[in-house]
Amino acid sequence: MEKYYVTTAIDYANAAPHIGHAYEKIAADIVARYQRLCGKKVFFLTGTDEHGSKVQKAAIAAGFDSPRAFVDETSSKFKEAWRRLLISNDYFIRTTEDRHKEVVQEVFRRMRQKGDVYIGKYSGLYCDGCEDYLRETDLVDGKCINHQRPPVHSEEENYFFRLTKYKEPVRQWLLEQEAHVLPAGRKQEVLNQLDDPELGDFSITRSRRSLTWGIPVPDDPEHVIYVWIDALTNYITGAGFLSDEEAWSTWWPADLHLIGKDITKFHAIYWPAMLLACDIPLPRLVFGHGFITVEGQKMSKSLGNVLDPVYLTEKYGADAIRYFLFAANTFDQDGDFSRAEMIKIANSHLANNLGNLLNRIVTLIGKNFTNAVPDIEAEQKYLDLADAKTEQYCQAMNVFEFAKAIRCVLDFVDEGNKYLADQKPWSMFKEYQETKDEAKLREAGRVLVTGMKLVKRAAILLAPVTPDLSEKIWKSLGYTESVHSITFNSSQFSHEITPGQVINNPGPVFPRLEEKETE
Ligand code: ME8
Repeated sequence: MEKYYVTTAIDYANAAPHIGHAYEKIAADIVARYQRLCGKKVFFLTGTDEHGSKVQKAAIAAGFDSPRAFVDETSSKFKEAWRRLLISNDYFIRTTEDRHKEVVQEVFRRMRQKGDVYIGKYSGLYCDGCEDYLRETDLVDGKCINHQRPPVHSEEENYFFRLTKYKEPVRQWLLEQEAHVLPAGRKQEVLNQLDDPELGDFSITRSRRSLTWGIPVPDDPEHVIYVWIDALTNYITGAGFLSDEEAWSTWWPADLHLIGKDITKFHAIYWPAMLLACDIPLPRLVFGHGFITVEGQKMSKSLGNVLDPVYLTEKYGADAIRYFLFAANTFDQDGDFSRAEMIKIANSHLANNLGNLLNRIVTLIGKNFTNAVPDIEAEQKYLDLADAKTEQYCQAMNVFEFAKAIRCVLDFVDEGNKYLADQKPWSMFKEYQETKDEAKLREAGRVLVTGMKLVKRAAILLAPVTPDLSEKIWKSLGYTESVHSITFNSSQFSHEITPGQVINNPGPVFPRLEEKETE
């Protein structure tokens, strides 16, 4: 069985999750569920990044005695948010886990043994939002462009990693025929960064005087390992490096590191260089997605528009949020979350198009065939259309073009709705009742069986995006096992339906969303 290992960035445990964090985790979940549908054995890792000065300061500001108690609380908020958003991660890693500390220290040791670590003086401008030193040329009006505040001058003795030794091998990896960084524009940015002579060796520790909340350097506890080295290493800890030989040999190298565009440099330059120094194979692909704004504006505490995904799931349910984010945005570009748009799109696509098609079919089969699917051939051209669209769906999913993939499903659902509207099976049933002409009954049955097969295929293909809705549709079509156990190779994937299969009518599977006037 082919394997697929997908990871997300691990979120800073300095505050509760927001919709941007959710966007990435849902994307990774869509990938994981789609790869399971392809029949692969999947390991899906997400988690929280819990060390560093940013988290330490947030703990103090929140009035906690110890950062540990603070990160216990914040990481559980992330776990809860992902549970509500139906994220199917196989493991949730926390960088404060003991086995992770051992892995980080081992990575440090290996780099040092290779002669790739040396001690030196560092003097520079540090932005604790980025947890990174910045150059004058990175600043706009003296401020960090990502965090809109000036970095602080910092001078201390640090350990350095000889990145310069690995710039050329990393460039070679980036230039290999098989793309290792996507989208292509982001790969070009990384290649440009590698060309910059100012990108040199970088500091990989902080002195204990400036940072206590982190993993100590082995044999030199006066120094604490830089939070990015600690964070990136989560991907190998999660795969069982040093702790689980069998898991490690199964899962590594990662097939996909899904991350935001702002942290591409760390994943496409620092991380491969670190792995090369440790003689660990490089990941297959790093994908840097776009950023989500809220109602057209960048999220910020000062604007008070930081959107809480838990609140959204309580109000609208996970399916609507998941569907809207990926049907309405292009994954490799920046996108937006707007409530009014979400309500409009979810109602139109899920309640009207898909929900209505299902509802008409189960109601008419219920009434006219006493809930049992009649033994009648479907109209082949619609099944051929669904197959062709399934192929296009897979092509789009394979390159993370989620909106395009979703559109393929809607295309054949739309055709199904048109087909029903043209054929009017309800009139055929009426005619049958009046004339008792069996041919009319069969004609109507044919329309319904065709429609049912389209809905069946739609439920399977949308399951990675709308897991709950797909399951409801699937169950209403009379299946007992879960839609999430279906793979492209399983018999249930084909257009075959057992005649006599008993459908049931659960009422609207996607109740229309309403915006309450008071909110
Ligand atoms: O960067 N839209 O953590 P983080 C889309 N701990 N994605 C967004 C976003 C938005 N508005 N805001 C943030 C870190 N993200 C590190 C990662 S990985 C070894 C360590 C994405 O909490 C961001 O790009 O700041 C990143 O991929 C993830 O959320 C976590 O961001």
